[in-house]
Amino acid sequence: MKIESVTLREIQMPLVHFFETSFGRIYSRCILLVSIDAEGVRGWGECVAGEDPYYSPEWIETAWPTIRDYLAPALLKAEVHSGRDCSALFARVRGHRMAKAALENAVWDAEARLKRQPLWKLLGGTRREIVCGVSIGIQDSPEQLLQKIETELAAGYRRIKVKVKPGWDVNILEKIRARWADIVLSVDANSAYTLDEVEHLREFDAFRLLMIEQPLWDDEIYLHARLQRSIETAICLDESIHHARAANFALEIGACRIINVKVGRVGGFTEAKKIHDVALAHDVPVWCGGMLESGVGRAHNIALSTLENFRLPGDVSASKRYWKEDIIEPEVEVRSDGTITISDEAGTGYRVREDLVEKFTVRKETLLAETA
Ligand code: OSB
Ligand code: MG
Repeated sequence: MKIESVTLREIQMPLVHFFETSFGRIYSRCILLVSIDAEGVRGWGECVAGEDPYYSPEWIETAWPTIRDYLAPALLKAEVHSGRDCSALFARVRGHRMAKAALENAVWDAEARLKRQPLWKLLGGTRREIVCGVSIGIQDSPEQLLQKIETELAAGYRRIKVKVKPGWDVNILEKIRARWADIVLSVDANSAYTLDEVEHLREFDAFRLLMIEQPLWDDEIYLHARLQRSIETAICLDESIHHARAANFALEIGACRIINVKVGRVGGFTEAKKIHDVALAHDVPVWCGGMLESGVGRAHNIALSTLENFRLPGDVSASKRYWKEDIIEPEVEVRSDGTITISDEAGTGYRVREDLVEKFTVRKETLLAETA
C-alpha cells in the first residue's frame, strides 16, 4: 500500500448530555482524527485520548505531537502492506497506545477499502449482529439516573452500566434494584476505590451485578487479584490492561473474570485481537468498551465486536445518545432488541461525512510522503 499522506485533525463536538465519571464531568469532546490517503482510498482512525490526562496519562496534547513527529513519519517512510505491519513499525515509541491505535486503525480501514472487503471480516470477525449495552454517567440526582435508565431500557439496551464512586454507589444500586430487580446491571468505578474499602466493596455483592469494572488503581493488577478473592462479584479490568501480556498476567493470577477491550487503550486492532485470543484461551469473555467516540471510532468498535469472544454486551451504542449529528452516514443505530446489524459493505459500512468533519475542525496538519 503506497501511503501518500497523513492528516491530523482536531474536531470539537458538543455532547447531547454531559458525561460524568469518578474523575470528572465533560460537556463537549475534542477528538483527534487521523486520515491516510493511499492509492485512491482514504482510511480513517480515531484517537480516543481524552481532553485531559485523567482516564490515562495520554491525552490529546500528547497524542498530537506523537503522531505528527514520530508515528506518521515512520509510516510514511515504511513499506506497509497491511494494518498488521504497524505495531512493529511503531514499537520503538514506548507507550502512547492511543496515538498508535489511531494511525494503525486508519491503515486497517484503508486496507479494507482497498481490498473491497468488510473491515470486520478482515479482522477475523464472525458475528452478524452485536449486542449493545449503555454506560450511564453520574447524574445530578438519583432521580435523573433512574429516568435515564428507564429511557435506555425502553430503547432496548441489554445491559445497563452505571458509573460509581464513593458516595454514589450502594445508595444508588439500592434504588436501581428496588425498581428493576432483574435487569443485567454492572458498575464502573474508574479506579475510585482502594483495598482499604474491601468491606464496602463487598456490599456490592448483594446487587447481583454482572461485574464491577476497574475498582482499584489503573496501574495495578496484583491487588485486583487480592480483591477478587474477597468479593463474589466478577471484576472486569479496563484501565489496567494495556496489552496482551497484561491480560495474560491478570488472568493467570485471577485479577479479573472479564476484560473490557478498548482498541484505543491497547494500541490498535492487532493488540486488541491478541487480547481477545488470550481471554478466549482462558475461557474468559471480553466486551468492547467505548470512549465517547465519534462515528469513526464507533464504526471500528462495531467491527471489532464481531470477533467470537465478544460475548457480553458492549458500550457500543447509538450515535444519537452522544451527538446531535454524527460524522458518519448512516449514523449508528441500535434496533429495538438492543442489537446492531453488521453491514456487508466494504470498509466499515459507514461513510465519513467529510463536509461535517470540515465544519467541526479546529486544527489540521497534513504530512506528505517524500516523493522519490
Ligand atoms: O471507563 O469505560 C470507561 C468514557 C470515557 C472514559 C472512560 C470510560 C467511558 C465510558 C463511556 O464508560 C462508554 C461510552 O459510552 O462510550
Ligand atoms: Mg471503564
